[in-house]
Amino acid sequence: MATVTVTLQDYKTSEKAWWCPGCGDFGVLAALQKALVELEIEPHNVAVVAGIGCSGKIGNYINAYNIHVTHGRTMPVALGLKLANRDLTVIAAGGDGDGYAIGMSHFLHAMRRNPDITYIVMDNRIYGLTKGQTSPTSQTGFETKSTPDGNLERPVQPIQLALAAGATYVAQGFSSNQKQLVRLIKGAIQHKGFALVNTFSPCVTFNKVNTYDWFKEHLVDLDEVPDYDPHDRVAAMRFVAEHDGLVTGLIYQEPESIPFEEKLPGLGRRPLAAQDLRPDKEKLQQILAQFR
Ligand SMILES: Cc1ncc(C[n+]2csc(CCOP(=O)(O)OP(=O)(O)O)c2C)c(N)n1
Repeated sequence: MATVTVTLQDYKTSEKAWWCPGCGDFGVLAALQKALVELEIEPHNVAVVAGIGCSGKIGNYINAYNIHVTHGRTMPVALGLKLANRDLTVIAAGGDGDGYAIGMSHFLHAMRRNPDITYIVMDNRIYGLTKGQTSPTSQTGFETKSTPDGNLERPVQPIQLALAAGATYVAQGFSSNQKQLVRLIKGAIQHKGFALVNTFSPCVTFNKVNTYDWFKEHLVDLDEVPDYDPHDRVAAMRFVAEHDGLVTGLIYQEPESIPFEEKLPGLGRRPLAAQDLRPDKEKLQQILAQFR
């Protein structure tokens, strides 16, 4: 069988990215494209399901199947795709507002089901596209035009939430640490089950607090923590909580993860998309006759 060479060029589209110069999302896009190339996955075997927001534009810049879904609905669409064709590499991608506000319930249920989906959240701790309101991950006290007295709420902690909800691969990256991010995304794609890669992706226009420098100063890199065990869920929970969620690296991975779609007996051994689903005419008549 001839070997296929996949290059970065294969994953580029002709569309010019309209993100603000310096936006962290450029780094996430580059890391995802690089991960797919390094794993030698061909573009026709990849589907990107993108949410609404600046981050959701990512699907337009990756030459693969792309569905730009309604706000907060990446998870159910990605799950449907995976169930219909489990040979596809399904990547869901969107912002912290998209995933952790309107999409929160889908996020939680996706994690407890454990389909083989990679979910990349571009976490800039603000609503970028709608010009800078607080998002679920904005810090308490964070001031915006619409919260001039500061955010009164506590932030959602995506990593602790994922650990508690039973996610089988939990990682956190930083868009300007490309080497680590590529590795985390590759691991997420290779993982058999639901993989969250929450990625700090600074918004240079509306978030003047959580800047590149702020993240560099506050993030603890697990690659530099010698005794960290990514297979201990409870210890991971404690470590992340102790560092206020500001940890990058592979936080947790369940070694014996069986994806949802492999447990569904009705799907048979071949992907649904490759099966002949037309019912046998005679059998159908017999079934219908029972209802006459
Ligand atoms: C049902 C619905 N509600 C609200 C909106 C308005 N809206 C568009 S993008 C967005 C938030 C985007 O924030 P985030 O997901 O953090 O992405 P970012 O733009 O920061 O990448 C909102 C509220 C919408 N498009 N649809």
